[in-house]
Amino acid sequence: HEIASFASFQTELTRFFLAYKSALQEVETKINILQEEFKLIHEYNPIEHVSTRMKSPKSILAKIMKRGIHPSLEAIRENIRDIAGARITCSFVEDIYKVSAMLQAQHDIEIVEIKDYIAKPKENGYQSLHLIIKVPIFMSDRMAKVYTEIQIRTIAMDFWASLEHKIYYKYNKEVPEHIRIELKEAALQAAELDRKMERLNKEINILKENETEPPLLDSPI
Ligand code: 0O2
Repeated sequence: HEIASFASFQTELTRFFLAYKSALQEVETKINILQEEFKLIHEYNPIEHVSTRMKSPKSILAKIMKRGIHPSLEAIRENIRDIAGARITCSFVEDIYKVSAMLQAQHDIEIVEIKDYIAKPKENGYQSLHLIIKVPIFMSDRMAKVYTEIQIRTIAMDFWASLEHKIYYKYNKEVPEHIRIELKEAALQAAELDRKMERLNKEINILKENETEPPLLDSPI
């Protein structure tokens, strides 16, 4: 009896993670299509890089325990919204909002929440646009809507966030005050760099638009 119930729990667990894996595949395909179509129409690619990850069972448990919630599959499904995560790195801040709008326009995606940490950065300086969405997944006998988190950021924001993440893990969350202050300064500098690159890009685009075609040389007789 115990073996049978263990086997059925294992099947349930496999199905649980399969749903998130499928949601990530759906989202990845959507982003790839947007990227290719945008390149074709606008001769420009707003997306630098796309990555996906599944949260490990260990971090899922840590997150739910930290919130003081009893860790059942049902509670995890409802409360942990970033088990499936996709990260899109864009060249410029305005591209972040373009990509976000294109995703929001897709009717099969349900937008649950938008966290704009660019308009309103976190206290530590963290910047990114988070879309918490629900993606429909069609299985053999039913359809499920699965939470997925899409983080959209610039290269500079991504550089800052990945280093800050590493520092926090290294110091076990006990980061000295002066490092916290310097990290925040670095986040402000990253934002400044983003503004500068966007301005330079706009200037170059204007120069390109005003560029006159060189006159055709008279062909020699
Ligand atoms: P990991 O290791 O990246 O998975 P919610 O998802 O809305 O129910 P949560 O998780 O508090 O609640 O939401 P939020 O603020 O959107 O954070 C989700 C994820 O964003 C985090 O997942 C990080 O990936 C990233 N993030 C948020 N704040 C920071 C920050 O200050 N620094 C860095 N480097 N990343 C951040 P996890 O589970 O924390 O981590």
